[in-house]
Amino acid sequence: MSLINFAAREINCKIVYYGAGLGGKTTNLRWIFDQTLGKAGGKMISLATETDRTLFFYFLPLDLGSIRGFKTRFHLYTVPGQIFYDASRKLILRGVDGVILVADSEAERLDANLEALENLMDNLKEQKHDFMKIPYVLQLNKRDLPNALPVETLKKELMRKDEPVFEAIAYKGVGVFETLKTCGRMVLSELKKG
Ligand SMILES: Nc1nc2c(ncn2[C@@H]2O[C@H](COP(=O)(O)OP(=O)(O)OP(=O)(O)O)[C@@H](O)[C@H]2O)c(=O)[nH]1
Ligand SMILES: [Mg+2]
Repeated sequence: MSLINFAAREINCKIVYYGAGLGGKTTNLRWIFDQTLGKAGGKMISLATETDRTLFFYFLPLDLGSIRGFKTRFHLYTVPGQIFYDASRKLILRGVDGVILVADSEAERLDANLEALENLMDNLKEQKHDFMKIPYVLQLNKRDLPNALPVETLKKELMRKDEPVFEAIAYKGVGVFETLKTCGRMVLSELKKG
């Protein structure tokens, strides 16, 4: 549901980072921000608790090239992963164009990842989005940890369609831009179809 601003020749798309609490969603966004707008003195809009858990969302407009003379601007959001913030998650999913699921590779977080994925599918359906059709990328984060499950195990548990999968170490920036760019490209190719 991208918004086209003809006067400004601009297409605005919305990508949402979804996933269980403490999986690394905000860390992804912070890395992207630091490498881009942060350098230009930009501000990241956020609402967090004093422990830095996401309370509402982060918002980050990012220019990623143009199509047919229109600048494309991606607005990046993250949801609060903690279970009891479901109302916020639903709100943030409104008008979403692409979703990145940030999975925590740690063995003890597998159930939480599965729960987040189920929650995403439920909430998308409620917003009349088709999970099978929406641009979607799976990120396997925290690959640096000793208790990380093998990639093949995580793929078997968490893949739901032919989604691209990226390994990441978000706090070092590993896999962060690859994940975003792939999702961005998928959103643009949907736009070109429409
Ligand atoms: N070892 C390791 N730690 C990471 C990695 N990515 C993020 N973290 C750490 O994991 C913790 C949680 O990261 P956040 O980005 O705040 O997680 P979140 O998904 O935004 O969590 P909520 O906002 O509560 O939903 C932080 O202490 C991060 O530094 C990673 O790749 N490896
Ligand atoms: Mg967060």
